[in-house]
Amino acid sequence: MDREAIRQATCILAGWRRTMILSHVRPDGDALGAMAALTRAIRAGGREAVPRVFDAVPHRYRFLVEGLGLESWPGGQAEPAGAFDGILIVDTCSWAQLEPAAELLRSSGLPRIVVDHHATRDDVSGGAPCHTLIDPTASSASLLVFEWLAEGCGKVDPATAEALLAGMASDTGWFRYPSVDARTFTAAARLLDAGARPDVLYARLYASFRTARLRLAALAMGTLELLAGERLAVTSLTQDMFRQAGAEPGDSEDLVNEPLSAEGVVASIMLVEQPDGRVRVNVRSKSPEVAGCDIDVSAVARGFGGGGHRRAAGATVPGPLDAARKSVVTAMLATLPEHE
Ligand SMILES: [Mn+2]
Repeated sequence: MDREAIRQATCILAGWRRTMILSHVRPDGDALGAMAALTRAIRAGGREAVPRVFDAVPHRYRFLVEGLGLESWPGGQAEPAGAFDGILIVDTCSWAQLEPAAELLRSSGLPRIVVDHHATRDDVSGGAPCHTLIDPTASSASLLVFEWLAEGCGKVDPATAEALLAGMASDTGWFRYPSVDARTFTAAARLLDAGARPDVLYARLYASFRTARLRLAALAMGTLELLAGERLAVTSLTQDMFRQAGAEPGDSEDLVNEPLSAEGVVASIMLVEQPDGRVRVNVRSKSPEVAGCDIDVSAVARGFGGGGHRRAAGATVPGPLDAARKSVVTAMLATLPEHE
């Protein structure tokens, strides 16, 4: 990453006595890992950090933010003047992903620093000074935070190293997505040197699901449809299934990848009914080398007002679920090349 941009970010952050740390709605491992690392780094420097999330933290990521006093914040309301000196935004630069904080970001005038790796790049300055550390070639925001901390502050303690490695691992599907490069492994190696333990982390991330998630997965797979010559998998979850399984919103994360474990399946769609009746759409596709075709799922997601990456994208669409399922499947089928 650009050293001058990093130097400036360090300089700006050092001037903030009390920093609010925000990330996107439905926080994932990368968002929480990056938030946890920045919270620790700021506090280690003797200043205040207030990390806030808009939605529940998925069970498997709770260890990342344990003891950090993460605030559950619905957003919306104004802050008393002088409560914060600046806002750190990580893992997003998109109004859609920051919706609950939109009013604060638009009207507070607080300076902000954005650390992100997504292609979607809105002007989230709200007219205030806004410094960006944005690099869409980075495999995770946690990687960017690591590069910032390593460059700017030098030492990374074991808990911070673990949070960052968790963030990097969760955004890369344990280092197996096409976004993974030598830079990712270089950073991972340095995090191991700093005390992160991949065996412990793997068990925490991937072998610590609640049984409710198993029940939810079973219900999701019960809705499995294989279309276009069994190349496209479609699954969905209703709010009722969450209740039936005793599951939480975060429990559906990554379930969209399950059908891709079948050789012939090249793309997967999962639709998740939200409490407000809208439908969260997650789309995934396999690398062209194994799929035999290049399916850009971010283009499909953009067609529904969402976005993301070529192999992993999402959107939130109006309900009801059945109608959403139909229209997303139609759009997806149109992008699938003809089957011989
Ligand atoms: Mn990310």
